Amino acid sequence: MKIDRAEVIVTSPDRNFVTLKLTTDDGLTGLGDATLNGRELAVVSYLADHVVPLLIGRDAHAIEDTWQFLYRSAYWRRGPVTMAAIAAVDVALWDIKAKAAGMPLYQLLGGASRTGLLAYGHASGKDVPELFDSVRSHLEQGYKAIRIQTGVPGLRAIYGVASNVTVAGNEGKRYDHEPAQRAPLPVEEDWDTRAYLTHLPGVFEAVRSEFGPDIPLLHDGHHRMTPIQAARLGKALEPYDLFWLEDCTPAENQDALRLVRQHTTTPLAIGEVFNTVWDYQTLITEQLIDYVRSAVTHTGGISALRKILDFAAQYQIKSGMHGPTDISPVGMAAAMHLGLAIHNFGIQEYMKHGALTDSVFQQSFTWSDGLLHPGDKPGIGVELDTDEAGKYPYQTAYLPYNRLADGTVHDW
Ligand code: GCO
Ligand code: MG
Repeated sequence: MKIDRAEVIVTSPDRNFVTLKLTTDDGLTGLGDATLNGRELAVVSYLADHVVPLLIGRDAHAIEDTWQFLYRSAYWRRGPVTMAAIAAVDVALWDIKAKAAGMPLYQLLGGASRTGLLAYGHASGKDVPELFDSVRSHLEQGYKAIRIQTGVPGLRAIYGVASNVTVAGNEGKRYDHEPAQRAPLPVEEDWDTRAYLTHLPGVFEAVRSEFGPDIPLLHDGHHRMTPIQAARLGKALEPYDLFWLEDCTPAENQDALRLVRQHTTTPLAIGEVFNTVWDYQTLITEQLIDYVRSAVTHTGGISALRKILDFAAQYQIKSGMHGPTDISPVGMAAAMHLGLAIHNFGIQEYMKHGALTDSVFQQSFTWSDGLLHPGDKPGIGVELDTDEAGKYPYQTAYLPYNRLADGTVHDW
């Protein structure tokens, strides 16, 4: 079975997505997600100009060999653009192999290790009453774990709070899809770490007293703290028993996590911006984190993320795969198959896609009683309607960034 065609499809129903579609000479098709939020067209070029010509005529079953060929023959290793492109090829080939076998992909990965995947949603509010409404709405939708993000007094707009649209024409509109906004330039937000550190423990105190001790609560620090600030926050949040504190520091400095770890027992999750196992080497071998946040889409696909998670398993570190709406339904499906199969599954992030996205991508996963399941169709269980996709051309969209009160650009 040879790869006969490879198409790179860009569509922007609720937001931009990049999808690789491979077709074999037997007529089987496979999809892979290559969406890199805010830098989508760089991956389109990497795939269309440099990878697609190498794929035609290759054995569609040779997944590991194709992965190693794309990774090693390029000479220029790692990086989000390269690894998203390789991920798309890898997932599309797994989709094809599972369709050829007549099985849902998780069966080829070893079979189900559980009945479904615990998933968390994003509750947010500019203040505590608005946050409570959002938590209630997530509980009504069946979520059994919830991420908590709030506005900070004195700051206009910050990461993770859904109601902060500032783009002309959409001001004040609730925007739940993810932080990238369609506009020719990035939105500027503001930031003050001291105000945030003072405010956040009180928010968790309020949430715990309103909703009780049982529900797993998560929080994303979005790379904004220094190690000592992160240590202080982790310690301050201990009474509220977090499931995890995410991206407490910009973790490309893995050593910094030693200091954080030494001071707090709040579990730590890191890795949504990482793209290979080397980004995790110290974090895993020294047990400096509890959850690996990588998405299949940004880490070289199922083949590579499985290896990272098997490595992490030896150190009692679990998965917490990235699942905002900038991971396409194809990337989400791949994550669900992997999460169902591995032993060290922890939790899956699950922000629902919008209705237009669901009209482009036909999906077969289920969501019931707070658990996701990828479904039992052969392959990954997602098909792309190319006519629908064609109705929504690419739109320029950027992630926001932030500045401190004196104008300094801060980590976003
Ligand atoms: C998360 C992430 C996202 C990212 C976004 C960037 O935890 O879901 O932090 O909200 O900001 O995916 O592309
Ligand atoms: Mg995050």
